[in-house]
Amino acid sequence: MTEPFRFLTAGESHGRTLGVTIEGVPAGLALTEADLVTDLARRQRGYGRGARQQIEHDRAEIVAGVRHGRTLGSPILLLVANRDWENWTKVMQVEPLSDDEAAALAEAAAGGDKRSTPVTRVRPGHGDLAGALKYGHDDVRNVLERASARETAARVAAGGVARAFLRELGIEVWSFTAEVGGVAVDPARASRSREEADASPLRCPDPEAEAAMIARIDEAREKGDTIGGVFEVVATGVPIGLGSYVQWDRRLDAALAAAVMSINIVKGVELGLGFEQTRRLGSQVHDVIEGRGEAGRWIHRSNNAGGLTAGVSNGEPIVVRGAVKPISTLARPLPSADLLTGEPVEKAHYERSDISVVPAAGIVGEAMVLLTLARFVLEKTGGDSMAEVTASMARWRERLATPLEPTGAAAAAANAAAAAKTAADGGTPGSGGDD
Ligand code: EPS
Repeated sequence: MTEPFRFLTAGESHGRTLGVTIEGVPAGLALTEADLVTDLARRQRGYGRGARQQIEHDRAEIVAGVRHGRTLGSPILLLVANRDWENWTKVMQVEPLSDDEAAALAEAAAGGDKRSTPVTRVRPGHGDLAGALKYGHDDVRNVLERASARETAARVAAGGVARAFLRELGIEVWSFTAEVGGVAVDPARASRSREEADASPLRCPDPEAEAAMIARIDEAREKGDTIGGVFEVVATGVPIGLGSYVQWDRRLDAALAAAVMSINIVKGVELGLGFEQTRRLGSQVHDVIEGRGEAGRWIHRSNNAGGLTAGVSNGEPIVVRGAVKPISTLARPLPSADLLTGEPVEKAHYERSDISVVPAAGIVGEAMVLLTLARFVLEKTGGDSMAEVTASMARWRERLATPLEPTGAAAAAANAAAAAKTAADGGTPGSGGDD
């Protein structure tokens, strides 16, 4: 059995195009290219981005799987063109180089053209060294073109499809910048609405913290350095019961952690309170269950578990935080070594890059959470068409809102308890005991 929902990306950073195939989207979902525009644009923004984003205007073209604005149930293929490709056609050419073309490239390299020069001074923190040795490349360009976070544009395009799907089922996913360079959002000062935060330079709900974060990014830029941070993704409307505790690879918490950890620049993932739980007593951590509230909904007094207990969604918002390392390409490079000679070099390779990408990483985090939730929803509901999926989800939500009818031993125990209470009250069953 294959996964009910899966996706695979392709494409190099300066190649012709990125692509992503998404399989398992039920038939009948309304989907147009306009649905994918907003998230792609959100991913391109953010204070601290480099010059590349002035070149790109990411748009996803839907080239398969949709007809007359509705998904067919067949694989969906999206293409996100790299506008920068035009500046790299010879360096990134798919066809073999003719002798003349090879000579022209070598001449350009000898003349000091950086793009045409094979990269051998491996960058600390990047996949350059391990990637080149693993695949047997003598030019690190063959590694960095695919290891580049440019690939995340394809993930965000796919995430847009997952968002359209989940929105039909009442599930929404949002993110914000929680920390940059050690400056953290103070929830008490987080005065901005989601829309306001989204429009702010760092996608941050706390204006005061944001100003300090911007100062940290400016300091890093001045020093030729880079700086990391933390993003937080929140999913609302997720019903109780996605994922399972019965087997390790069916846990939703594990799948979300893996999905967010897979983002190029992420080095740590927290769910809910995360590592902070280790510094508190159990009584200060575990979310008191208050019982059923409005419309039969189960209420927790807090959400330190981040909406996930025993690998199963518990009805509270799902909260996932990603730790973003400082970008490994430094304008003032660290010392390193040469891939071919193995000798130390004073400076690693430098290639135009960003200073900080925490707000953009948050959008990629949203995409990975959306794509993971879509898989777990489909695992729960089944269904090949949107009509089947929405009916199944509606049935599930209704079941959750309805008090359980005890059966078997639980029913016997409940009856015995009722009988004992009646006897203690001195009345007959159903008399209310006070007559
Ligand atoms: C990246 C380096 C930069 C980033 C790129 C990721 O690209 P370039 O080398 O072309 O300036 O801007 O990210 C994107 C292009 C993007 O769209 O996110 C890297 O080395 O990972």
